[in-house]
Amino acid sequence: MTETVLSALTEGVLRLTLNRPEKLNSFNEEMHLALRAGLQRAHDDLGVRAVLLTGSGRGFCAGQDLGDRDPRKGGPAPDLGQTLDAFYNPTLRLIRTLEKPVICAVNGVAAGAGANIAFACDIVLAAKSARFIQAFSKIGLVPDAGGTWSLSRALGEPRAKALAMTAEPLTAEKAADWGLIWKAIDDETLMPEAEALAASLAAGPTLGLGLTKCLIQQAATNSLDAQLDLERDCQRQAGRSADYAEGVTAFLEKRKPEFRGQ
Ligand code: T3D
Repeated sequence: MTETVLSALTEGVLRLTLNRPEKLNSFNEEMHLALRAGLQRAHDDLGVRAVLLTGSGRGFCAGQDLGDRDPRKGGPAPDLGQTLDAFYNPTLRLIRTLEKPVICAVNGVAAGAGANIAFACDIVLAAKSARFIQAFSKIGLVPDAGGTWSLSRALGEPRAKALAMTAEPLTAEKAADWGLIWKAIDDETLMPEAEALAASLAAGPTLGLGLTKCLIQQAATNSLDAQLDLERDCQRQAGRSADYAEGVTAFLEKRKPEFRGQ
């Protein structure tokens, strides 16, 4: 049977590839569980120092597999709150709480929850041909997978509401111009660039990078006072790491640091 998420660990980079290309990598239960297992491994395995999430084929992810929601099959309406609790929300939480960088290489269309999972990642690169679509309003749903949270924070209410209500496709270049993603990249250089970025972060000071991620995420809700205290606490922790000692030593010795993620 074909694996719905391909998983490969190379020199600290755990590459997770959504792999239902004939359905534009839309989510069925199996793919949900496989992605979650990959992200859980990233949490648990010290050998994983960065994650690279992408999709196979011409799409990144088209959100929920609507074939699994076919009302023509009859029966009561599905409890979509329950499916968010059971599937999408744990995945979002695993991405946001992972104290390691998560890079997303959006190789093609990202729609519905597929777009919002990309926006939850730490650094998002997208092929110039990719589009982001808040497809939910086309089928009578609301944005989920953290979409209302990410869009309104990154773009403010006017753009967030317009994207969500119109489901107008947003090009990768505009998403980058608007600050919703890091970069739009020529299609043929997307994967080499994403791999190089992931490799460089995986060779970085993992503890410091993880703490940086937590700090920036907390800043959205903290007061300046609380954030200053948190920076102090995190800096104390980073300052005790072997990677900090190595970074300073390497600087003084005018050589490249060899971080071990400790
Ligand atoms: O249900 C819950 O648990 C609640 C959570 C919901 C989360 C959500 O994500 S809701 C939103 C679901 N997603 C969508 O509404 C997007 C549906 N897809 C599209 O609008 C379009 O496919 C795209 C704009 C993404 C891409 O368009 P295009 O023209 O490039 O491709 P296409 O021809 O529409 O799709 C190619 C194939 O993928 C096609 O299959 P076929 O005809 O070749 O056999 C299409 O049916 C299939 N596909 C695309 N998206 C989905 C899908 N099959 C099942 N579910 C999909 N979401």
